[in-house]
Amino acid sequence: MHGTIVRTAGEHVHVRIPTSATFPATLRGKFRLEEHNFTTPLAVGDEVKLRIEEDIAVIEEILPRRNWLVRVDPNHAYRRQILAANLDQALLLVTVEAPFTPLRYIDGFLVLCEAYDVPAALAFTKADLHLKPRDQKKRIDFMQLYKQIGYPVFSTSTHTGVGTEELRNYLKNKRTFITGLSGVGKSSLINLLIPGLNLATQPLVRLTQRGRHTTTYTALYELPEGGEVIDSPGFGEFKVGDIQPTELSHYFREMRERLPFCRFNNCLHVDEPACAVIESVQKGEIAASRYHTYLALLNELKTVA
Ligand SMILES: Nc1nc2c(ncn2[C@@H]2O[C@H](COP(=O)(O)OP(=O)(O)OP(=O)(O)O)[C@@H](O)[C@H]2O)c(=O)[nH]1
Ligand SMILES: [Mg+2]
Ligand SMILES: [Zn+2]
Repeated sequence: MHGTIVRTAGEHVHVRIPTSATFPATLRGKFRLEEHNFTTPLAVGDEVKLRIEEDIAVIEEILPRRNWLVRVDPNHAYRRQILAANLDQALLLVTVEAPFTPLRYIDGFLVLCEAYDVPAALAFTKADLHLKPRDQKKRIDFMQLYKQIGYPVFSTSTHTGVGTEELRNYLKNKRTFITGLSGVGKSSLINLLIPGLNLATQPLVRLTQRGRHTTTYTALYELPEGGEVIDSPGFGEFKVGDIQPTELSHYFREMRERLPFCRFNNCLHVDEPACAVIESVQKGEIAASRYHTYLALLNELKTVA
């Protein structure tokens, strides 16, 4: 029988079969012992072959993946963690306040999506919050920055519903991986999109304005209008593994288009002469924040290698 992985919490996996019934699943012994470098070999979105034995699905085979998002396992640098598989797109929820989302975090997400060829979008949420003028400006500037680079950018509020219809349109008939820091409102958004779902949500810790890591698993849900969304725990960062320093600038869209104009084709855009990227940063055509993230990620790659 054929099935789709719809929930993973570490080793605990659930699979959905064509009748829509779901079963707890286990991997066949042989498969479990196979050498692999992953935190867990199965991810939400995986298509599998299975057989049912006493209300347990025994997974016999993982079918080839169309694509996936993989990050370095934050607890074991040599391991890779598959965030989700067989995706049409990925959506990062962003808040500039409550909780604060660093630009570097947004850039990390975008680099990961570029590296794995998953179309990415940003939703700046909690639009109903009355921000200080300085933070309000930041919100608008950040949205403008990523729009200009070419990413779809939404402004939403789960509380007032503002902007959620545009977002609903964007999600329709697609499979979307939804992510963002703990407390940005991923589960709240999915509850709004799917009436009656009632995923657990929790207020932020008052003193720190950070989330409480309420969602501890990754799970896929069907949208009433068609399509699927994947809720996930609040990941701390998206570190891409196994890339070469010269590859990195390809994953910054606005740098990628300028690479042919650098004098050296192995230019790292740090201090090389006639570097088209540095020139664009100096002219203000590439945002300083993006270039800073680039240098920081490049540094990490160099120290690991
Ligand atoms: N003001 C406001 N608060 C929101 C909005 N969306 C979510 N929240 C609140 O933010 C808090 C966290 O929401 P959750 O949905 O639990 O956040 P999450 O991203 O799923 O968090 P984790 O599961 O911990 O990763 C809750 O108190 C929500 O009510 C919004 O649009 N506006
Ligand atoms: Mg949640
Ligand atoms: Zn260069």
